[in-house]
Amino acid sequence: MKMDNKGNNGMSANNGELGVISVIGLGYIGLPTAAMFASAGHSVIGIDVSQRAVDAVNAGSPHIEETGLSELVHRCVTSGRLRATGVPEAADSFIIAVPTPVDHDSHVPDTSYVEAAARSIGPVLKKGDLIVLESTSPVGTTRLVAQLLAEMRPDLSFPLDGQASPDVHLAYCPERIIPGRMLVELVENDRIIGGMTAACTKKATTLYSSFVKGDCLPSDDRTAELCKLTENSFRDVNIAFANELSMICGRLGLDVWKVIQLANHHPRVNILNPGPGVGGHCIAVDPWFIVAGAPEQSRIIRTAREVNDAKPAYVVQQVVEAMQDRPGGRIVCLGLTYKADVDDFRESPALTIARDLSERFPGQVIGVDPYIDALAHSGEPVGDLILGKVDDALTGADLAVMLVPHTTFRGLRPGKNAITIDPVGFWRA
Ligand code: SAJ
Repeated sequence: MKMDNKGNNGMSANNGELGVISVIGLGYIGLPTAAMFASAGHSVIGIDVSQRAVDAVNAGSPHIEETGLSELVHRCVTSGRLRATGVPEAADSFIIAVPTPVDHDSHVPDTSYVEAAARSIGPVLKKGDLIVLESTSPVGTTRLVAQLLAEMRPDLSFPLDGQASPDVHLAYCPERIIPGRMLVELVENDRIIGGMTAACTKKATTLYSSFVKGDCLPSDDRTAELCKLTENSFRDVNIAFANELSMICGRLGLDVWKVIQLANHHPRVNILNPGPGVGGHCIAVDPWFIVAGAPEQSRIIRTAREVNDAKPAYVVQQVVEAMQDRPGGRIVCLGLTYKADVDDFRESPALTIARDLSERFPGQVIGVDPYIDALAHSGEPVGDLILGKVDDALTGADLAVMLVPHTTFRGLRPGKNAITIDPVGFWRA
């Protein structure tokens, strides 16, 4: 997308009538969204509890890596359309984009950040405001926000009992953007607009149509909440199918990539790629929100999660068995991020595998990734892993395991005597 030197994308000449937009949470979703609204001509205030995030945005150099984001934020801040602060201020629209984690063991979703964000804007709300929840959330969370605010602000009406024209409007509008293409997909993807009433949907549609070129699809809050979870669960189930197939092929001594390639010639079959497991903060997490809401009905979704979560241990076992022939040998793990060509280590199966191996083979395991610098800032533990450089990664390797097919790995080939383990099919003929 082309921008002019004021940070405008040329899609909306005058958005003054929409007033000030406040985006709560300047993370992977909130910051690109805030910048996109600012570039469409809105006046945007970004709110974050992290002073580091606030300072980085105000300095025009964002704390997260995403193609084109740095330039866009810099232009928006310089033009005066975007600024960040730690404390919510009055605005006309509020977009909540804070994390909704799940408990690691119980898999119960934690909506406390959404609730805290809602409470933080309670005091500055006024008649006519719109609140949009973007965080991936269990079904019913938008309503929960409305209830919580209705208790805080009895002087204002909320769309809880189907009231046609409440003082404050609420909608659930999930994003569907993929890291690496966020700025393009924010504009081009279709978007579900789930208002708590028809008037809420209309108001939120007006807001998003100021920069979204895709269709704004009207819906209601609960349907929209489940749609977001459904999309990521669909992908998780399909990746689980590919991962299960790879383990079946391992057992039967067949090449999974050949099986998939041939099966995909069927006009109605499209098997995804097996890998070391499923990572990231979305696909590996969101299906649990459905399971928590309807446990007895979510048998496939739960099993798919379990299949994908079991894949890293399968890869570790492959390495352990292969290393029986090379006691004391050097193991090189190629790629540590959650997927190729992103600097994100959240829920990374590659990092789990490398760390697990480093504990089983202390002093023998080298982890290599083009985004290794970001690993230090990520706060993810690395165990006994020795971090190495991409250039000389494979020198002296007894075993190389390709975990993430980063573009920069193209051309890397282990020596003739090295054992290769390749769950992503990088070195397949
Ligand atoms: N993966 C495989 N095999 C595949 C495809 C992916 O093993 O064939 C793995 C990846 O390596 C990674 C994980 O799955 O570990 C997830 O990667 P992804 O590219 O499928 O998805 P995310 O988590 O980066 O982004 C997803 C997207 N959702 C869908 O594709 C349905 C994105 O559109 C959402 O906006 C995002 O989740 C989100 O924020 O929810």
